[in-house]
Amino acid sequence: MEKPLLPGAAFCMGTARLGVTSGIAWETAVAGPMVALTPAPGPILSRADRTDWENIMSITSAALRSVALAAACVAGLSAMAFAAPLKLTPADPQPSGLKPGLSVRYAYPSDVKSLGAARNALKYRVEQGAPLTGLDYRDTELGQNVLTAKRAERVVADIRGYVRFDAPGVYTIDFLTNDGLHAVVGGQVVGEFDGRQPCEETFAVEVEVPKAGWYPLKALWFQRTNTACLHMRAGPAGKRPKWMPDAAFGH
Ligand SMILES: [Ca+2]
Repeated sequence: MEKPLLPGAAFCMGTARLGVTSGIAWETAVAGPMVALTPAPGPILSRADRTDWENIMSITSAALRSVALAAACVAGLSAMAFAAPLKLTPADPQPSGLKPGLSVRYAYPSDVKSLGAARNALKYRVEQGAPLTGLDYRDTELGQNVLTAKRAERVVADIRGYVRFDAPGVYTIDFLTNDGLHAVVGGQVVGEFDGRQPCEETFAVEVEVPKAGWYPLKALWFQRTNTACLHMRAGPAGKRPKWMPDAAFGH
């Protein structure tokens, strides 16, 4: 069993890495594990380098092996992208008279390298900032202030408000973030990266939107040094997520 699993594991790891580092390959990251989860001989079994022993395996054994492979994939990677859609809880009651954009409070610590440090910074001196227009802040130039903050580096943002989905259904959500992010929509974590990185994607998450309307949004974000960005994307499951328009946010 061990040897045939190895190419599969490599396959899984390859697709995961593509998903993280390349926006173009995003669909590959989602499609790959779905193939592996199908309980039938998958693409791994049809590889030219399979052994004689594999060739005489029954369909049942092959199916079992696919399940084992799927388990290995899920165990070795972020399970978020492959699990059943996370069900979002709409705001109840639905807010009315919202102002455009999102509210934000900033902390300006002497250093911030992780979400834990960012959370901690918010316990001390915090300043209300001008509202964000949405979640579509492209990578800054060096030295340019980030979001609506008064500084370019070592900034923590506590972002609050609502995001609107115009139709029920299953959506895929991801973010591009530089640096760290912990984003919660409708009570579910829909984007997380705990560390520093250039402007890159979070693992995509599938969510179930039970009805059209406003969903509470809460995001902890931080920027340590150099450039910074923050974008949210969403789209119907199976399609490439699109930039979330500013009009989808309120506070
Ligand atoms: Ca940065």
